[in-house]
Amino acid sequence: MELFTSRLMEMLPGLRADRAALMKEHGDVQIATVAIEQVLGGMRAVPALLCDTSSVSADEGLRIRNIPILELTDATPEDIFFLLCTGSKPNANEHDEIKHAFAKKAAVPEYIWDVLKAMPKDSHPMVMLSVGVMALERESKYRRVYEEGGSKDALWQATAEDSITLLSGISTIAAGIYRIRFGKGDPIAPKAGLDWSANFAHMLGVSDNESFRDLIRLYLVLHSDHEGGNVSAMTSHVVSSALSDVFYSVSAGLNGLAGPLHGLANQECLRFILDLKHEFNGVPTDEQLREYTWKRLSSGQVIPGYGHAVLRVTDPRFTAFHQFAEKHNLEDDTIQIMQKLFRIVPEVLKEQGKAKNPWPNVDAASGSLLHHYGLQEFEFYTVMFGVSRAMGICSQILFHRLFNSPIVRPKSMTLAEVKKLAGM
Ligand code: CMX
Repeated sequence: MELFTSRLMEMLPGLRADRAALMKEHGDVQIATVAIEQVLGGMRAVPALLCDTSSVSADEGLRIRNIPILELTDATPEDIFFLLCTGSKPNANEHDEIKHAFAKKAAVPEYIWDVLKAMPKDSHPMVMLSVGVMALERESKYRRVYEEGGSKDALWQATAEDSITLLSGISTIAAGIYRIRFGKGDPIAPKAGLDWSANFAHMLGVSDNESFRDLIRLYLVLHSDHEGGNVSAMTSHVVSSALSDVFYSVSAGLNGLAGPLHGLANQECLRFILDLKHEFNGVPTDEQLREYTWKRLSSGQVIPGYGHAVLRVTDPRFTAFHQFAEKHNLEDDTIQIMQKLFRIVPEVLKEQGKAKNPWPNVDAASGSLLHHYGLQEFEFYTVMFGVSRAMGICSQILFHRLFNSPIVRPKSMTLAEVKKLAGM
């Protein structure tokens, strides 16, 4: 942790100086105005959040620390976490250190399994993940440092340490949930010598295939962060701004990720693909797919995996998964349906003319790839997303601790006040 912490320490004076200067000398510079449609419309496009770890543009999609995600598809997730937090890719020594730091914390205390095994057998895996992360809060160094009246420096350092405890633990917890919830047997212990994603693949116990390991690595990289305004990141940020530790904050964000318009969409995507396969007894023709999609739209349902609140192009993370399927020559009905949908759905959505973005997002492809390797319990897919997204959330929280951000407290208005402003 020494190299990682010293990188953060180097960043600290610059960040604090920037904050002080911006607040003192430029605090009254106007960035934007807020329209009623934004107040009523989910605060869409209101630029009121600071996020340095990643950015998402409408025409390009995700950049992590200003590097396009498609240039990072060979990285390890630990290196991505290092990059998210420090703004630089790790050198060889830093790579070894962060990998070792994750590996050291891979085993979770026995009480985690007691808690998860005591839950009803039909609990949703996302509930189990949120509960598992909350239970791990007992290990928080941050809370202990805070209770002992620790300095601000001690607090951000404890946040860094807690983040690695949480991230390493969350993959073990997630893999254990997969096994407990779906009757696969006892949780598999982490294996010495494996890195984070290889260990996650190992603990799932789904496949020994080398390309499955690579898919898990890619999955963790691609879902790691998506700037600060999405439901899970923003929720976690708000909770952590009350000086709650990362376990409270990430668990809160996971509860938002569990929503069907956010992280649960990947489960819905595979359900949609499997329904199609069932309905047409295999891969439908283009015409059947077009008709089926129209029927769904006419009944008021969305097409899962298509559209985005920010993106207006094909999500590069979808492209990365699509390329993975091609590179590894993955062929089965679900993958073929996923590929066909990519050809048909944008046409249909454009013709319908409602969705601002007719192109696929990351969720359109991920499920069919996991399904191909035998990870077919789609209620688990959002858990996989959560394991990865915890990286972005922790790095964003760490940024705000370094930056000395205050508690979040926007102003709300009554409906009567809004109507009065509208002249109603
Ligand atoms: N299928 C059908 N209709 C869609 C659609 C889709 N995939 N995407 C958008 N629309 C509709 C919206 O429901 C909305 O209709 P109403 O005016 O009747 O309410 C209209 O098009 C305009 O919506 P929008 O401005 O284009 O999209 P939003 O920013 O409101 O919503 C999202 C974005 C992702 C919730 C939406 O596209 C959707 O529901 N997609 C399907 C679910 C999904 O794939 N979610 C994963 C998101 C990925 C992530 O969170 O990272």
